[in-house]
Amino acid sequence: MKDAAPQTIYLSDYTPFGYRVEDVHLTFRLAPEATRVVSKIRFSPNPEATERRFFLHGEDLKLIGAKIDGAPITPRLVEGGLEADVPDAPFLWEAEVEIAPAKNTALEGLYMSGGMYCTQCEAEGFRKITFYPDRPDVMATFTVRIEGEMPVLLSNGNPLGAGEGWAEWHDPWPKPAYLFALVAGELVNHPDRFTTMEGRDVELNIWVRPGDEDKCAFGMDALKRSMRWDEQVYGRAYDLDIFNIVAVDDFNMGAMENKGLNIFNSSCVLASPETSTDANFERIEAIIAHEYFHNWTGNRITCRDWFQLCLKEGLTVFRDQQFTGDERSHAVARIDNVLALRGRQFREDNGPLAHPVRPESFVEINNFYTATVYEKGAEIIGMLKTLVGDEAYRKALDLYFERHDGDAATIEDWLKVFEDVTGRDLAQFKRWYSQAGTPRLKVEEAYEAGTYTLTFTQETPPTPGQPEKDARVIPILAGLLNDNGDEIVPTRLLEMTDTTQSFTFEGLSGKPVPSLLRNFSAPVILQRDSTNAERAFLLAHDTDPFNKWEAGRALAKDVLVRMITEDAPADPAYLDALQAVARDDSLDPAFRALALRQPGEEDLAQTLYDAGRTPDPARIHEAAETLAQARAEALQDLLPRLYAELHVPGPFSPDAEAAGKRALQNTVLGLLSRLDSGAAARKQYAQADNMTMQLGALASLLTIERGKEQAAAFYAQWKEDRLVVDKWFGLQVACAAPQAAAETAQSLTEHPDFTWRNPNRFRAVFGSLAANPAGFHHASGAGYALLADWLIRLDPVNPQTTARMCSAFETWKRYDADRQGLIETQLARILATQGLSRDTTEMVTRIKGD
Ligand code: B3K
Ligand code: ZN
Repeated sequence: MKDAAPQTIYLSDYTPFGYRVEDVHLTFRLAPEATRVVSKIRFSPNPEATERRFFLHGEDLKLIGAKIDGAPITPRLVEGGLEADVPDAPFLWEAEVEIAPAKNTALEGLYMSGGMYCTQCEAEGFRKITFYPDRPDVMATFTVRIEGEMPVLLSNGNPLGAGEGWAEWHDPWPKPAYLFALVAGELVNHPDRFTTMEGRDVELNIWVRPGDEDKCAFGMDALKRSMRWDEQVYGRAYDLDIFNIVAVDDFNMGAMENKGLNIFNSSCVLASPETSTDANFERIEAIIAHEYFHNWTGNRITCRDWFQLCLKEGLTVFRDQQFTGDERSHAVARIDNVLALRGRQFREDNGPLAHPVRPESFVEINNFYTATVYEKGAEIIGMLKTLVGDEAYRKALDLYFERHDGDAATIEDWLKVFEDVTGRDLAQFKRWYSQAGTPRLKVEEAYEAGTYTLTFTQETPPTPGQPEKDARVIPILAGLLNDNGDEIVPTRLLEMTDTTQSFTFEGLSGKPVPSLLRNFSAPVILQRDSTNAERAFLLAHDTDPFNKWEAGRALAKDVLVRMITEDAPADPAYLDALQAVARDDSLDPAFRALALRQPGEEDLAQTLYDAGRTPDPARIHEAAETLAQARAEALQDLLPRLYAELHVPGPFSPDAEAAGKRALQNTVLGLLSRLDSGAAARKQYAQADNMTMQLGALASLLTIERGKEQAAAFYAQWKEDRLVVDKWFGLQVACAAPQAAAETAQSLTEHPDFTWRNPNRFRAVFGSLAANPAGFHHASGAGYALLADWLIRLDPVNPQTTARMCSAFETWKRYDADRQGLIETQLARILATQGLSRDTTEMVTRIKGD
């Protein structure tokens, strides 16, 4: 059992474990209800430790027997593990435990999914496999013997040998227990090979259930491109003779970077043109790269403790974002990343769950695999790179790998390599790791006699536990344009360190138009009084693609905000600017698709709230619909031609160029559908030979409430393909009209295919409900009640996924008293549930606040 009274763990309490682990030998005798795990672990006293309590973590384990140096002992079973009296010298610990993978619905430790055995140990799942010091700073080499009926038996490292019903693996690289993995099943592989820059010939495999073999080629190609990229860009080569990836259907997150044996949610690795959208392909490529890149940033150098999680996650996200930019388009990748950052991280950072990138306390570490740790963590790396420059960044990384290979490191270690390489003092920069909240950056400008002055003021609102904030280092990339749209000052780095700081530009012939925070050079909210004329000007002329897009976005948001708050009509100047972008063939279609995408309703709610207003989701939805209709009408002459021109002929290819065209074509289709009652969408649906176009058509139809027939046909066509069926569940809820969203979700929960214990299926319905703001926040409160019902039901089965989904409620303080009351009732109901997990208790308590 987990602790009855959850305890808070503090960063400041860190002490090293009293013993070192020399090596680990594990034998698994697999059986669904009663797997035996025999461990032989050589311990020795840790000279760096001050305390010598021999405590091994263990949860849900039946202890069969234990020995020290061959002599049977009776350890003391205590809360969360066991204690024993051990020699003050090296000794051999042996234990045998029994576990029941078939009963493990939490999907943490060793569990079964679709008849196969698999594991998930990060963060603290290894303690559900055997008694062990389950903490990332205890690193050891592992040898694993698996005995079982299954034909494929996999673990970390290189194969030692195999025979009928057994296999042995040895991982020569010391690793923490969270990187341990085991898979056993009736699997088939998609094989390939890769020769590293060091000349190592590596066997590669993607292992899947029979029937999924034809969905592995793209993932394999992405893996090989990732391996090459890490060699070329970071000088990092793979270090084992084999690299295995396994797809499993029941998984709490996207994937896991276990050493040499990555385990993937099947939705994040299986791909085919017929069943996967372009967005799926791109995500799969990024996740394969991410997990592979962890081999150096996470595995070879790991974290000293879980407070340092961003050390591996922020850096690895940054690396996968660089990879996506290099493989596809830097501009489009940056815009996509910022959209995700604002949508998830800014939302978190400005609500009750706000926490520093390196938190200082937690109750359940699984609750801290957040957008803040991951995405803001990546932004911090990007800022560092901007501040020190590309060359120093590469030198610092080389030093990091050289100095810390084999270590369990800290943020201090990470910053020190930058200090040593550049001679900079990063003490102030470090505040990005310790202070929560999104800084607001106000800008004022003055122009006089050829001198232009920009004055910035930074302020970060209070966040839970942090009422006061200190000034941070903010890298502001800025350029200046003249009235003709020419760039008169190319991108320059303004390094802000004070609360208020001015920067001057001399020798100008007139007042310039500034382009600030180019490439979104810092994760802040820029507050500058601007006009829509100026925004339209930047949309037309800015040379920085991010800011060009940003100007269009700001324009659209301003128009929408005035429609919502003043009942203003859709601004014709905005519609003209949109027209110009849509027509501009010199722009990458993927960029145009992003520029034509209307700001989301969630984004508008946050914007209104930031401006001191109470957002009304119904009113926001209504204005968004009105604007969408106005956009369609304004572009009506252009749409059919544009749609036809964008057609990508020939066989499907998931490359960025073709995907960009399809993205723009689907955006255009969405607008066209508002004019032709869905005629073009019905045609596209009927003719589609790939999932991007099929799903794009279905989304357009469902949005205008006309897709019932196609939705039924879609299900009939794809009912055997679980990943496509997830899309079918999700889209119906995501596109439902506000008053129908909760009811749609509710009726889908009664569908025979609603296998709610499967996290993908649960998220398809409830993640989509939460992502439909007008539906979820419908004044009836039906969405809140339905989600709460299901969270209460899922919690005892799978606390991790339940806790994660609670964040649907994190924005509750933005809304009116009635909605707040409705949500509070649901939060209280969840908290009052008997036996509520530690995970969910922590999340709901934090969301509720004081
Ligand atoms: N490191 C894993 C996430 C583990 C989450 C544990 N609750 C995947 C990743 O970030 O690559
Ligand atoms: Zn990661």
